[in-house]
Amino acid sequence: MQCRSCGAETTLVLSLGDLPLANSLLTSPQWHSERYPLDLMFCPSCKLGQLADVVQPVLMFNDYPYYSSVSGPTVESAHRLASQMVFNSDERNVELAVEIGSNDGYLLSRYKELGVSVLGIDPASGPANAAALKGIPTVQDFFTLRLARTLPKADVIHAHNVLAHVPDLNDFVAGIAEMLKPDGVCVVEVPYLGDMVEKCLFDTLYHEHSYYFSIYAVVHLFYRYGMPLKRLERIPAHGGSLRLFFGKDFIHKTVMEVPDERFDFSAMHSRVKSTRVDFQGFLAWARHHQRSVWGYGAAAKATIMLNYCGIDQTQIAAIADTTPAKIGKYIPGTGIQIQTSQDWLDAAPDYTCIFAWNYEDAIRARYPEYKGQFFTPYALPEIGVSA
Ligand code: JHZ
Repeated sequence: MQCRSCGAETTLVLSLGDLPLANSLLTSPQWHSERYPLDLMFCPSCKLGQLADVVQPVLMFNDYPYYSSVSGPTVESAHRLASQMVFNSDERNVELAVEIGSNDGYLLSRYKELGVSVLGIDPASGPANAAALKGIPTVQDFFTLRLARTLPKADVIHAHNVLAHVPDLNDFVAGIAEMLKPDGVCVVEVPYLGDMVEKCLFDTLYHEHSYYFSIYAVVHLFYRYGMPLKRLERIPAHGGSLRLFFGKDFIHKTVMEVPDERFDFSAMHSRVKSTRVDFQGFLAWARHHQRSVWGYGAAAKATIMLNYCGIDQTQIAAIADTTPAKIGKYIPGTGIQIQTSQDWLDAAPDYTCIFAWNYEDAIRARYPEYKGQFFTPYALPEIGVSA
């Protein structure tokens, strides 16, 4: 297939088979869920990772159970960034801050506290309504060039963890160029392809994420629409992300030198397979020794990890989560129910797998009263002879 960003021919680098939509949680423990192929392609020309098949966004985002405000570290990082954008003397006076994919207003609420006018854009009704209740005006729609033409010009535009979700990247970035004031700044955050491949974070591959960005891919995409890179940061979010600042100012900056990036997909492929074997092996051991196992964090990643590894409710009793909209629902393809953190503490399982491994430290610190053993799918417990 041809690259959806630059049009060059792509190659298949990893296939996880047919898997359910990660956030399409079920209301009953039925087994049947619609499955779609998860085949990762790579464009050698613009170095963009992308899924071969794109699922229609309306199937994934209109009824969306993900609320950013639930995860404390994400809110803290967003609030720090908003304060920097307002107070940093390098940046212009911020009159209007816009976030595309504004979810429940976790970021814009900080700008609002600082007296800046805000506007959110998000198609997901639950999170968009939650933002409106916080006084964050939110356009409940998908962001496109056509929509951008109807909206006011912004000093700062944030696009955090949204670029990967957009089937038509060129239209989306053209929309940002349309809305950004000539001296405005666009802040983009994307999980980094380099970290995904090097650390084998294959559960971050899901249908919502049509794209997997190298530095080269994202920098050249924005450059194409007249927005050169001003600054690049590597941040720890989601196992390793890029935070990129783009502007329209060509006087001082041209397209920045991008480091030489290489991705060893075949090493990743081997580790994907061994992760499945090891995880299955640990759960078989736990069952044999009558050790109880729960999960914590009904992240989208949990659906992919469980389904790829073929794990169901006979191996993992339930998954705890603090998102009210997820409680009582079931992870597709597994029969595993999502329950409250109190249910989990009451059950006091011997082992708890943190599927939201990107928040491992915060989750461990949050529950000092839990006496069982935490682990992640990428760092399984030791099971020695004495265990
Ligand atoms: P989390 C998210 O994916 C969302 P997910 C999105 N799809 C995206 O693009 C990627 O990130 C990059 C819960 N939790 O953020 C909340 C607790 O219950 O890792 C969530 O259900 N208690 C837009 O879904 C889940 O864990 C806690 O203390 O893979 C975290 O989901 C904390 C910290 C979290 O990502």
